[in-house]
Amino acid sequence: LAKELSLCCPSPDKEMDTVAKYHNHEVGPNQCCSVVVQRIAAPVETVWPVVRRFDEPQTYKHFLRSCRVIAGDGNQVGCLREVHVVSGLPANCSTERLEVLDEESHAIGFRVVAGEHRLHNYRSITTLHPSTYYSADAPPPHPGTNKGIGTVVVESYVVDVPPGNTKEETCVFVDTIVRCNLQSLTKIAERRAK
Ligand code: A9S
Repeated sequence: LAKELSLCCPSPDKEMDTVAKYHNHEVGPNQCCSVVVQRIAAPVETVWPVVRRFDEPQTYKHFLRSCRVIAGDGNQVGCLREVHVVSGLPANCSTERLEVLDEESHAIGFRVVAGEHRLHNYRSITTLHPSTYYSADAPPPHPGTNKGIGTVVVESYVVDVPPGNTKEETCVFVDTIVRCNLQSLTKIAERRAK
């Protein structure tokens, strides 16, 4: 990640500061943590308006059927949302608190405070980093135009390991969900950037 950010970002030191600030989690003995990185061929200005909407996560999180803000105005730290989950998952609903919304560094984080599911104390942080190349080893998708400016998304999380599961199983399950979310975010943002 450090190598990618230093190769691709116009101001790598600033981006590394953001990563250090937001992605250094305290992890308890019965918890696991992981990080997923996704490259998007769309500028941060296109990706951030989708990601920052704490009140509308279902725009790109397709495991969520609906979302209702139950306390606060929807996009201020401390507000709560209640999300309902599509059928087929070992979950029904989740109550989540907005913990971080940093419009300057493009960071958003939330924490699960209640719900009917197995991911107790789940918390995650997503940060967006501008990138001149949308992948470390590929040229810009549209050389010579600012459409070649892309985004590196970093999403990390910590969660309690559910009874009966291992850390590895928990990370495989959650990584899969996070990767799906970031892939649909990629589709949406790249469509909007065209
Ligand atoms: O919403 C996210 O950003 C990330 C995750 C991992 C969400 C997980 C989830 O909402 C389900 C998709 C319903 C899966 C919760 C809180 C519990 C699950 O079991």
